[in-house]
Amino acid sequence: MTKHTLEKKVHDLREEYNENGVVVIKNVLNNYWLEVLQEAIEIQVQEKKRYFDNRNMRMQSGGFRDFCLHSGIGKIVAELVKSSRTSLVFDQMFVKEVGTKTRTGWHTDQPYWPIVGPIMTTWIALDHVDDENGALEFIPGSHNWGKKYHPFLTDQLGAFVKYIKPDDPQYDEMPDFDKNRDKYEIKSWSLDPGDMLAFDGFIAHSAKGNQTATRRRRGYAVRFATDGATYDPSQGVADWLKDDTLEPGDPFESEKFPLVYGKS
Ligand SMILES: O=C(O)CCC(=O)C(=O)O
Repeated sequence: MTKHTLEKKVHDLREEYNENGVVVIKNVLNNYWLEVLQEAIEIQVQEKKRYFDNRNMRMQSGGFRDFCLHSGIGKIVAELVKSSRTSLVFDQMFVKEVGTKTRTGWHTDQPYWPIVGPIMTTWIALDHVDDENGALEFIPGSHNWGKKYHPFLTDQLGAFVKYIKPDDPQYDEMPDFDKNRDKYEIKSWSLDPGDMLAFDGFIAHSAKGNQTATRRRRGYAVRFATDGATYDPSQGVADWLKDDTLEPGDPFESEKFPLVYGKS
């Protein structure tokens, strides 16, 4: 896909992103970047790291860092929400190997993070992904419900273990989407390698287990802050995202969270 075609496609998805909080952009990565990420993931997998607690790989030099800084992904993110700039929050890998039947629990991301304002995750498929091997599922529009759902601890594969701060009244209880699948619109997509989901930090989502005997499901997620996102250490439970160089209310951008598109 040419740069121009991609920009037009992203621009055309803006309204859908605002309304639903999630869009799929087909064929975003060219073969070069796809191979860079696939190779970078394999290095981690060989070290027995594969799911969500493996994050911030971009802080080391190598494929993940090159992708975050030089692939043009920051511009795509900015274009989707009409932002003048994009900064990098963190990256994370999600590999569901063959037979990893664990379902990733329904959650929203932003209650974990010390950030107020718009955050977007780009989730890139590095294999073919469908219902059988671990498609992500979303509740379209739930990013606009104004809810802050309980953050929770999970096991190493993303299954619910227990709430963090269970008695904190600021948190809402997540509806049981699985038990009431007929009552909610639940959306998911089949993806090919190089396709990308873009979703809002407050959208409710989960991921199926990998039921297949032959097909891996490797995903690479990068979280970005755009215009209006500010640092707020009173929010969030992820202490590893705190940054002493930032004051509450500062734009979410620093040495730790570098600008990848636009000007400060
Ligand atoms: O890929 C997965 O299994 C889960 C991804 C996810 O929940 C996220 O990126 O926030």
